[in-house]
Amino acid sequence: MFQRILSLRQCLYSLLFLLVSLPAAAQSFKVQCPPTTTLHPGKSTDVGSIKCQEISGGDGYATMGDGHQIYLFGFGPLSGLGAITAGQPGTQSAAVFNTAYDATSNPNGTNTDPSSIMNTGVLNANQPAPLMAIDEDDEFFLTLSNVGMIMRPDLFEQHTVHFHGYPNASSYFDGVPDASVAIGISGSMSYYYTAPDAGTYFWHCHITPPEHLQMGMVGQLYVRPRQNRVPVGVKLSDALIAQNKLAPGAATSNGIGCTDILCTGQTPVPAVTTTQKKGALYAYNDGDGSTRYDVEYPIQMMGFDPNFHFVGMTFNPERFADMKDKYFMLNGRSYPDTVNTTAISTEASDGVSRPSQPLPAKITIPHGGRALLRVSDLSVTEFTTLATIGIPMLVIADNARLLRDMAGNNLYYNSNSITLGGGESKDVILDANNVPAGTYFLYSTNLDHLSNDAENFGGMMTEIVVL
Ligand SMILES: [Cu+2]
Repeated sequence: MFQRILSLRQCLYSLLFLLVSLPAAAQSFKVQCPPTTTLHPGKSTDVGSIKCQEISGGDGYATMGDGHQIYLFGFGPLSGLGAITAGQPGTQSAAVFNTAYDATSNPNGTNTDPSSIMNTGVLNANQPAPLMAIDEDDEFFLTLSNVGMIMRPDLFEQHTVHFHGYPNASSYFDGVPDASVAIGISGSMSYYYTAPDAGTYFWHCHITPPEHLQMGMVGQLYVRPRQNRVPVGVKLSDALIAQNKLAPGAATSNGIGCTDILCTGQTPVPAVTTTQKKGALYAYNDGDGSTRYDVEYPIQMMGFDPNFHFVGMTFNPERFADMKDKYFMLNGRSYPDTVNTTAISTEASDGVSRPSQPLPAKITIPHGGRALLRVSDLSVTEFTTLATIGIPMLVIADNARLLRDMAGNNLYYNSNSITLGGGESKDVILDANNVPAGTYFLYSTNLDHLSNDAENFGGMMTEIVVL
């Protein structure tokens, strides 16, 4: 009996040794972005395309509305840096992604070798994390490289990417560490996603969520609908009928050439030219044009507790129950920084200043135009109400689902406020038709959220400018 216990213990020791030594030996940065795949063999008839992006997991600093610098665990861009710094999604086509990053001559290329990944990624955490945007029918290769947290060398933190609420995500790429894989320091992994359903999603690290989300590992993600590829003036259903060479009304159960009310899972028409697309962008495959917009703004609601970030930087124990946000932000900024239309940079502990909050939150709507707000909430502590006065909010979708009943009726509603908790998203259209030119406000009616820690005026507020 004793012998058996001993051998079992020896087995456990060997297993432990394997578990510790194998991942360490396997660590290395590897970036994956194939130019062609089985789904996209590179023919002119390909539907959708291959998109790629690379991000770092690490640490850094951000500047709050009162000038306070705050320590972050965060993600930063390792590809598409030019687009990210300009407040655009960092997602690139495979052709652009597979070129080497150069700060001046090729800012949207990619860092692939270990030295350039470390030189770019260390202390480069962004708040929000790099913005991602893909189109339905795309394949998306997203590489996460863990560059380590230079201010916390005592920690060996892994990171993951979790696409929150994303349909048909493979559990292998879901980022929940108990059921999936996590990426250790000096390692990379390429996550793979298809883009089955248009909508406003978001993403975050899933390691110790109260800590890593509060510390800043939260970002935005959206999928554009295949309806954007239908020529102006043609109904999506008609375009699908033409594509499928079906007589109108002759095809399927609902008589419009689609098997379901949103025409999902159908072969879309080939991409049209930029001229044709102009003025016809949609949030969803609505079939009736009701989600059309002229300008779009991703808006991330979020809060920071400066005490939590301070103890997180200074090797102190963090008590999750004590978390109390004192900074309330839209796209990582508090008012008045929300109306600053350029990237905010922060000097890190190495004396180098890097763009820390690249995404502006000021909303500008052309005369008579429609703005799509892709609102997501990644707060770990608070519910927050966002309100407008003078320009109504048309809520068209909750949690990446169009508000529509099974009979095809739109269930959109007008409101002057929306309330979200962490883990929720809403799509809102601000229609400036019949709205006088001027400056309006998008602001929290939780009045304690209109301050920047000890500074009494600021917080979760931004301007809506109608031209
Ligand atoms: Cu993490």
